[in-house]
Amino acid sequence: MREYLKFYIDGQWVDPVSPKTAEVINPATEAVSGTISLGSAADVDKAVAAARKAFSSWSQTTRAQRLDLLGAIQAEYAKRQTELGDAIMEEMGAPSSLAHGFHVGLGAGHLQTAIEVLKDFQFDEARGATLIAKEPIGVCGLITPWNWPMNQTCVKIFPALATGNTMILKPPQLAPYSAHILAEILDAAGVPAGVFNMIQGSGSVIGTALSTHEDVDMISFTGSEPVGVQIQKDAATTIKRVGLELGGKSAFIVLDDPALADSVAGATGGMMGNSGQTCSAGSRLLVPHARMDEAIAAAKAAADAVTVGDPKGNAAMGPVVSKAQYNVIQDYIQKGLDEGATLIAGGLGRPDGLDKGWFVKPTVFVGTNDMVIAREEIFGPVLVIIGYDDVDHAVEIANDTNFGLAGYVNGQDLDQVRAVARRMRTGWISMNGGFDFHAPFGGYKRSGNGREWGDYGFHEYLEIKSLLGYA
Ligand code: TAP
Repeated sequence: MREYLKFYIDGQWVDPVSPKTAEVINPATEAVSGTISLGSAADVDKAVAAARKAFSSWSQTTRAQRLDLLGAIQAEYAKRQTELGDAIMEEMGAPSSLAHGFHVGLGAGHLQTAIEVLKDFQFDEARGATLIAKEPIGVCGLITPWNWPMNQTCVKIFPALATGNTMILKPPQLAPYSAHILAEILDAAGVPAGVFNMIQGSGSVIGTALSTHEDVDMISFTGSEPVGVQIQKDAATTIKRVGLELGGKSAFIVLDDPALADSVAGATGGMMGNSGQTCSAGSRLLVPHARMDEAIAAAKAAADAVTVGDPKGNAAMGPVVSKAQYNVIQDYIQKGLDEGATLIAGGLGRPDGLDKGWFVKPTVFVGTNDMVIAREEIFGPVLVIIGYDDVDHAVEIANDTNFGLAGYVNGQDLDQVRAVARRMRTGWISMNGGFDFHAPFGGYKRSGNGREWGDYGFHEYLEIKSLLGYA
């Protein structure tokens, strides 16, 4: 049993102002795996005061000093990767290979990227007699979700640190362990007191206290659209900057060529990764009508091949994060059946032999883009295949959504792949599996604003000052 009852404030592990706790449930077993403290607005006030005090010195540190600290964090992070992977497995149910591999690797990747970017980042830009200086915003509130715990925390913390900001992290109640370990890593690496603070607790208490706080200058939020809207409203009275990374309903366009079956299999397997709990998941698979039979066969084979089970074993897919999330997904599967989508793999209920734990069957429907299962984010292992007539039609379907986070295009004709990708209205598009830690990540439309990852991620945490007549 884990007991993570202290918060990290002003360089110390401290008790909450008013003791209140919550149990954390292991989604694979439904058993209690540990206890965390739930903070209050009084804890936020303490952390904000510490971050404000630390800002005056941290914001003045040199590039070399910040690089030294990030290097020390990297060494500590490397020592504790196994522990981090174990925690992620336990808190949100990612299978061992994924938790210890990509989950922990994403955090390490953002740290390495922050170091690489910081080495050359132009904080000062001369334009004739004018100097444009990029300066840290100040005290930042970082509010993160449970689905990729290390990705979500590290993609905010390291750019914020590298640009000279101080911060308060509010991790999700559903995945608090890895964030606690990350705070220990930062502490061990020697982050100066008050520069990084971490308070566990509920979003409606800690998140709201940060968003409305007079002395917090910026909120970076990743999570659901309704909470993003609420944070914008809460932050409005203090005119603080708000960065939002929200949901998606991303299209995966497979072009009509000999590799279609392989692309469909890859897209289906990708959708089931992390139990479909990925904001950028390619949850609408667009294939040519003329090749639908082939696509269905490939998708069914790929979905049926996904092993589901105990995260500690060799299964490719673990449970979804919670009972509530399980129920939401079951409701969507029922909705798909009710609205006449054709179920070709998976379906309602748990996979055979799994009576405990929030396990969902890898599910594939064939449907149309007007169906609820094609319009709303399910955040579970549910894929909808939609047929298109020609490439123009594929682009039209892909863009016919309120979201605009990610997109995928697979095909052998690179000119055509590029042309299709350019017509898609989303912030991040992977062509034939492309991936890059330095590429900006963020959404068009209701998927959010701002961009994280790489040097664009630095700009999220910078004010711009024009110094006229400087030269
Ligand atoms: P949310 O319910 O939005 O929670 C995200 C975080 O916000 C949690 O830490 C939560 O605290 C906190 N929060 C809740 N209410 C708040 C409030 N009123 N003010 C401030 N903070 C508040 O999302 P989730 O269920 O964790 O994640 C699933 C959703 O996030 C999906 O829609 C998914 O698409 C989206 N998501 C998007 C991305 C990107 S990169 N665009 C990445 C991951 C997830 P608690 O501890 O109380 O939950």
